[in-house]
Amino acid sequence: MRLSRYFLPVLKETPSEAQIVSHRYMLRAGMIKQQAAGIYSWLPLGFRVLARIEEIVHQEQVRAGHIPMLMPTIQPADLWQESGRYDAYGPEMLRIRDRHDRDMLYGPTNEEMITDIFRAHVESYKQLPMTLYHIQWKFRDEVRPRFGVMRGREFLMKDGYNFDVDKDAALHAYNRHMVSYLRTYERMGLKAIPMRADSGPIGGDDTHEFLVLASTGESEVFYDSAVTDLTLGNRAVDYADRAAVKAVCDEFTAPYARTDETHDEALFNALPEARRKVGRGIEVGQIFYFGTKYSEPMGAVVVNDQGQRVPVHMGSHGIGVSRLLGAIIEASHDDKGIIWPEGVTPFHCGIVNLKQGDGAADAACEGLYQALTAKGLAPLYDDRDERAGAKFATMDLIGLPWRITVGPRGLKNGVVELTSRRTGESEEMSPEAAVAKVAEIYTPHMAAN
Ligand code: 5CA
Repeated sequence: MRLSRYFLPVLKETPSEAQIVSHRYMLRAGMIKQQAAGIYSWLPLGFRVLARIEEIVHQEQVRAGHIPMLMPTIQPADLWQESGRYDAYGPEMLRIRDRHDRDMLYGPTNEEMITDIFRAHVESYKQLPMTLYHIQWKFRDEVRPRFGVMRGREFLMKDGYNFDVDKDAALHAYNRHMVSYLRTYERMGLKAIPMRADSGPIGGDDTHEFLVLASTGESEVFYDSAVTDLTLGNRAVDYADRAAVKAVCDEFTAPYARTDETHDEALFNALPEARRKVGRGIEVGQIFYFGTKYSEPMGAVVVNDQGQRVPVHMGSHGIGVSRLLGAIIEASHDDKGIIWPEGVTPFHCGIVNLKQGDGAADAACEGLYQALTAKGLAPLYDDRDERAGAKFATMDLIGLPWRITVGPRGLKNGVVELTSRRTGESEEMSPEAAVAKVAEIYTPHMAAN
């Protein structure tokens, strides 16, 4: 992409309505525009990051054996009357009436609809296990939408639903989700800690939230510092192997880690004092096992291997896709702007031309642009007729992890400069070497697909 032809409406002023850094930077970097309280347009730069996050979520769900689909945003109220949640959900649900006076709603979640789909088409335990998921917009009429995409009213969620013949199989689905979520967040450069939580309106007793530690987080969290040392890394986990999947979950849930809803003072105080940590966290996902809460009232039954008709055991599993942008920025920024982790960056590399219109500089930038693109990378070339300082400030604000700076002076010696946004360190090298190095940096991220 050439910046002169892109739509990147960066703001010079810090918007006064934004209280936390991620919200400020998303507005300043021209990623989002508020259209109403808690409702945003995704401008091109924000949309690119959102798409990258969605892609990682899809890849890790499919890897775990889960099946993508798409349900509508608008749902009929009668499904919710069947489950008994239509009244229970309260004012957070946006209720709509159509021209035929039918009660509709903008879905805050999809347990009822997916159960309806399942009961219409699945009859035998032989079709199980089955996990269906989608990435779709949700609406929750939050009392206090705030912090930009962090607590929106309209927000993008990945929600998945498992259907299993018994509790053991459903708990395996729960564990599979936990492992797939750990992988998902790590690929986004995040450390998200599974914490025992409260199930709220979704229901059930088994539930974990995934929290990214951040001082601006909305949840108070209590944890053993040992949990922050755990990483999944590149280990291969066979999702069909119940014991192997459970072993990973046991490892990650062994250290004490709870939100204030389930915090247990006595257990916490039993930890050595130096390991007791109290902090704040951003909830980027939650998984639930709720057994037959929806399948029983809604008649989602299968015939089991004994020939008996039994309600299926279910769970639901959510990732806050749009909230993740805010969480990633909270976890990765400095006073100049965002620092995108390589896994989610909107463009892989910036190209800054220090002297637009200089024949040699223009040609070198074009060459870099073509070579990076040929490697499957997406460069953002700042080809505007602007001062160098302004170009650097824009690149720092939008947070591309790598920048190649090209100027007539360096080119006389055959070199350009490759700079890391994270460390600020620069290295001079030939344009070919810079392309090779950037391509090498992204190899593991491309291979993770
Ligand atoms: N049906 C279940 C699982 S699919 C469910 O709705 N779970 S949830 O309520 O925990 O939401 C899943 C994730 O969506 C949360 O962990 C959070 O990351 C995100 N989320 C929830 N509410 C909002 C909101 N108002 N704005 C942005 N993200 C949100």
